[in-house]
Amino acid sequence: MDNKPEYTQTENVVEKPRKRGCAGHCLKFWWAYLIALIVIVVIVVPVILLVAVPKIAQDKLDHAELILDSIKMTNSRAHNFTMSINTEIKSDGKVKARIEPFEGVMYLEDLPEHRPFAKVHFPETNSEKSQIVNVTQFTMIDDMEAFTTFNTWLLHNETFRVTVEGPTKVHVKGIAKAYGVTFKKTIEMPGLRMLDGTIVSNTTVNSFAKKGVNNFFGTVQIPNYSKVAFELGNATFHNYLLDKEIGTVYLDNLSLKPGNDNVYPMRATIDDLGYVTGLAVQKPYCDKFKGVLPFKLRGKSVVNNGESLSYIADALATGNQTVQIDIRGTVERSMGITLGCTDDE
Ligand SMILES: *[C@@H]1O[C@H](CO)[C@@H](O)[C@H](O)[C@H]1NC(C)=O
Ligand SMILES: *[C@@H]1O[C@H](CO)[C@@H](O)[C@H](O)[C@H]1NC(C)=O
Ligand SMILES: *[C@@H]1O[C@H](CO)[C@@H](O)[C@H](O)[C@H]1NC(C)=O
Ligand SMILES: *[C@@H]1O[C@H](CO)[C@@H](O)[C@H](O)[C@H]1NC(C)=O
Ligand SMILES: *[C@@H]1O[C@H](CO)[C@@H](O)[C@H](O)[C@H]1NC(C)=O
Ligand SMILES: *[C@@H]1O[C@H](CO)[C@@H](O)[C@H](O)[C@H]1NC(C)=O
Ligand SMILES: *[C@@H]1O[C@H](CO)[C@@H](O)[C@H](O)[C@H]1NC(C)=O
Ligand SMILES: CC(=O)N[C@H]1CO[C@H](CO)[C@@H](O)[C@@H]1O
Repeated sequence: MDNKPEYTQTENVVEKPRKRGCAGHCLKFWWAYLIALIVIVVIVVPVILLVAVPKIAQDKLDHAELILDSIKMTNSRAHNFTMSINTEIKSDGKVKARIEPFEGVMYLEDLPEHRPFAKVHFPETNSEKSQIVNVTQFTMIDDMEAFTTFNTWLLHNETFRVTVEGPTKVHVKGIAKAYGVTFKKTIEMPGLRMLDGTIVSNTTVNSFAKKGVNNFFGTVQIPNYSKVAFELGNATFHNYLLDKEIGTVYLDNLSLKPGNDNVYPMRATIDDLGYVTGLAVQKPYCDKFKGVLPFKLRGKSVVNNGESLSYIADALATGNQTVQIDIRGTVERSMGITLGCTDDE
């Protein structure tokens, strides 16, 4: 079966000289043509089929481009989630071929270990110039440490590189044999930049709340510079003012999507409101900064439907995000008191 296409090619070669009307010459040197034919069949054709075609197939695949449109992580559980990954594969479309479905691993290109953090099941594709490949799959977290590292890079970096790699087979049109090739693409992904630009507004304070009860409220807007959307669930954050931990911030039912449309109600329990207002009336905060204080947030826990998502919580715990909060405005709105500057140092 494998030999069939080889015949089609060799017949063309023999027919050409006959057309030129070389009757005598051809008859006399029939043996030379026979040798040439045998050489072609025995050496040239296999070389083309076994060496040249697979090389071309791999080369075409290497030159194709994988473009990441979006990644969506839903149904986040402690050890698994649903991943939707929307991509486009672009190639020159010159060789007609079909690429078998395959399983590719994903890893951080710039970490030498290249430890896979997820597997993607690519469907069958072809060599069209442009092809949309959208995959939605159940994903098991096989390597928690590698996946947490991926989330940490996603959170911290402005951009970072991810490689998708897997073995597959190419079927070139007209050739029965399937060729083993490697699909390997590195994409540059935008990261979340440590959620830089997070804004807390519309803040109110309840100075009469009992100890341990939420006493600070507001609206938080979290920018997402990346192409990754994720379902986090209930997230809590350590809250610092200067270097002192002052309480916990709660964001419920959090789900971050790319863009600016991530607006959530925020609630917090601040253990020592006196320290906060005390700082707001001191220089330079009372004069230069008009009562606006630099708070810091660092991930504490992420719980979705009762399951702890350590791979997100641990990533969020690796860095602080500074948010400026207008404490003078907060106190004015909530209590009708205007905080000024205390005279004593
Ligand atoms: C995915 O995680 C959930 C919750 O932890 C669990 O109940 C379920 O069995 C997991 N699915 C698989 C296929 O492991
Ligand atoms: C693939 O996802 C893109 C969004 O990234 C969407 O516009 C497109 O309609 C989807 N195509 C298919 C075939 O699902
Ligand atoms: C991405 O962020 C991590 C964690 O902060 C850092 O170690 C790594 O060097 C960064 N990588 C790139 C490519 O910026
Ligand atoms: C301001 O906060 C209150 C509750 O504290 C909330 O009801 C209201 O929707 C918020 N407004 C905006 C614009 O976020
Ligand atoms: C976050 O800020 C707090 C308070 O300044 C500090 O103690 C802590 O080391 C910081 N953590 C990280 C990961 O930067
Ligand atoms: C969070 O989602 C749950 C279930 O969807 C809902 O019952 C709850 O009211 C939501 N809480 C907030 C604060 O949105
Ligand atoms: C978040 O916590 C609230 C209150 O404890 C709960 O009703 C809700 O279901 C939780 N949401 C998720 C997504 O786990
Ligand atoms: C894809 C997308 O919408 N990205 C946005 C993420 O958030 C930043 C800042 O909010 C925007 O500038 C990006 O356009």
